[in-house]
Amino acid sequence: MKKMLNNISALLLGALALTIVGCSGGNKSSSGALGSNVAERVYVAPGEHDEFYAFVSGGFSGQLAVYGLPSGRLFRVIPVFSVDPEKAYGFNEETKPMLNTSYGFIPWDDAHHPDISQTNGELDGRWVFINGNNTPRIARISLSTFETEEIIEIPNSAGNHSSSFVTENTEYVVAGTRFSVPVPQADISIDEYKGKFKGAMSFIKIDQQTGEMDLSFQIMMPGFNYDLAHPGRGKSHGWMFFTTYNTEEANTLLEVNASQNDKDFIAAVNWKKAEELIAAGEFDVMPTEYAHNIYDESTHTATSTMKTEVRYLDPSKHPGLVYFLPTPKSPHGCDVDPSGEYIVGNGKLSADLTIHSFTKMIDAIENKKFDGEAYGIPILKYDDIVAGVVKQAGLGPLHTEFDEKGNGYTTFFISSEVVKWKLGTWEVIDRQPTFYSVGHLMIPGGNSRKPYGKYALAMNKITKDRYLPTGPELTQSAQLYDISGDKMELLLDFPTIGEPHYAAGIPADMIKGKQTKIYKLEDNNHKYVAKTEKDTKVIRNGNEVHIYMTMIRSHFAPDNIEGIQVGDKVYFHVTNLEQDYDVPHGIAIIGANTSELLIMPGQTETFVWEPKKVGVWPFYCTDFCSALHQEMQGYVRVSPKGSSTPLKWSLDGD
Ligand code: RUQ
Ligand code: CUA
Repeated sequence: MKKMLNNISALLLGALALTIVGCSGGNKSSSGALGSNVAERVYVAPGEHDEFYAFVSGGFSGQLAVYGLPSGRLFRVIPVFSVDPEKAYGFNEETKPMLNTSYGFIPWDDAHHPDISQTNGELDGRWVFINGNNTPRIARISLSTFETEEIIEIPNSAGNHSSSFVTENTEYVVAGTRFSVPVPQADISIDEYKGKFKGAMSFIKIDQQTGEMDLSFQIMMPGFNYDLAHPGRGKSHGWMFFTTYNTEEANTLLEVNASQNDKDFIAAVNWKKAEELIAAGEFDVMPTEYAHNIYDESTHTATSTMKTEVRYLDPSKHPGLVYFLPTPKSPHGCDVDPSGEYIVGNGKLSADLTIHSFTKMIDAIENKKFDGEAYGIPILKYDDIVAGVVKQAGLGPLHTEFDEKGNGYTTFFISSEVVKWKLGTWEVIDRQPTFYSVGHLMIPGGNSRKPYGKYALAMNKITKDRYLPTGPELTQSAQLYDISGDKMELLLDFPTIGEPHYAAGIPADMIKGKQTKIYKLEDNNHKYVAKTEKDTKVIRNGNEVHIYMTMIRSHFAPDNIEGIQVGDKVYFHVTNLEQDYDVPHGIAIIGANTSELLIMPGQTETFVWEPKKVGVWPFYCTDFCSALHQEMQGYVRVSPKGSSTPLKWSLDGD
């Protein structure tokens, strides 16, 4: 085992050397690549719009960033799994329930793989889904409000990494566990891992009208690690493919002990069959606990419901539900080409790419070309399912995307490059360095039947000398390549938020025309809305005080409040009365233990203030909204606890 450890260390050290060589040579080759007209090709003139939206995951920031391509300009950071003081997400009373889980309020997660909804295998621009790894969750974000509308927790899962991927008509969003764990959780010895731990694959049904998510069923897989997934499409529609590693079922020193098997598997799951089994009642039910959180656009308020059971299928009991496709060397990415015929497994410790054929897979299943089984799941014969191998393509392949011309583009982490190769002939056509250590790659629509293969976006883990240094922590980065010709051309570097993992891109025309501009006041059903200044008031209920407040250019109503006492819990329910596009107002008060509120036209939001000191305390608008923005302010008088100062409120004496 020592020896094995040494070998692996040698491989990784070699890889490091390669990366560093890449660094020193990098600047030269990149400036060489940047010909005279490159700047023009990413230049979007002032006032002009970009051609694509790119939704780039924030990784350990827990957020989703929205960029324009080709400019690389950052438009918005959508808070998803992490609190965001800029937008009060997770701070105001309305959105706190979004971050509720069976473990209580969780203010952070690790967001990896956005995927845009599809119809007939093509991007449709309704929603984007993204996974939270750490406390397993899936979120749905509206592409007309750019707000997180829903988060569902995934029970029995741990390290929710082979997620969140949509099927061809967004029938399901699929979430696979990374870690296997005892299911249901139990106090058992970690040494009992092998055979006892399970990996849950979750199929979340999507309501086609509302987008609402419902955890339909889980498939309880053997105790491997499940890394990534992609849906079948076209001929392979109805199947979902997951990479596995650690088929050794090691529970310690995985870098060695999970690198023993020459091949791990891609698990091919026939979800249409699973649907039939569920419809026929052939499932078991397990008690569990998970939160389902929905933001309601009419009340501007989220609610959290705790669910208590889940249906599941045991694949060993249902022949035909799952097959294993042997795939070399701890595969990471699992990608399906636009035709649905080819399933690419990227073995992290391999120099080759293995591509399976869906047609051959079906033939092997029908003719029982099996090579044994694992936990009752048939293993297909490797030689009978392989379509081809891209030989010696690079070192450390991670992810593959596709264009519409029959090419695959694979990232190589160790050799820091993107390699373009041809589907069917498996020949390498081009390779371009990345700076440095690329993880994912994104081509708009590159995970669909209809890619828009004009640009590819590489997302890098390491930037070293590429930007101005900023202390020990450097920015991570994306790089834009023009892939419209035979050779890829590097056009642009731009910094990203957090650690970019996957991204999803879409032509801007598909969503920019359907943006919500304001929330209509008449449709505002918030429990504490004040639709006019006449409706504003202050109500005391024991030590709870509710302020129904409004804001409009350039004042609050009321703006003078007296009769608040130390020890009160003061709820500011604030409605923005504006009905014009792009006129938010903010509000903040000294000593509040929350963030500001930033309230869109027609919306109501609430923060809680627990005054601790006697005095007269100002509040103000935090968003520069008009020439008289600095006049948009007010005072709250706080008296000692038990004082007889009467409760009163006013605007200009009324
Ligand atoms: S994983 S590289 Cu979630 Cu590949 Cu990021
Ligand atoms: Cu309202 Cu500044």
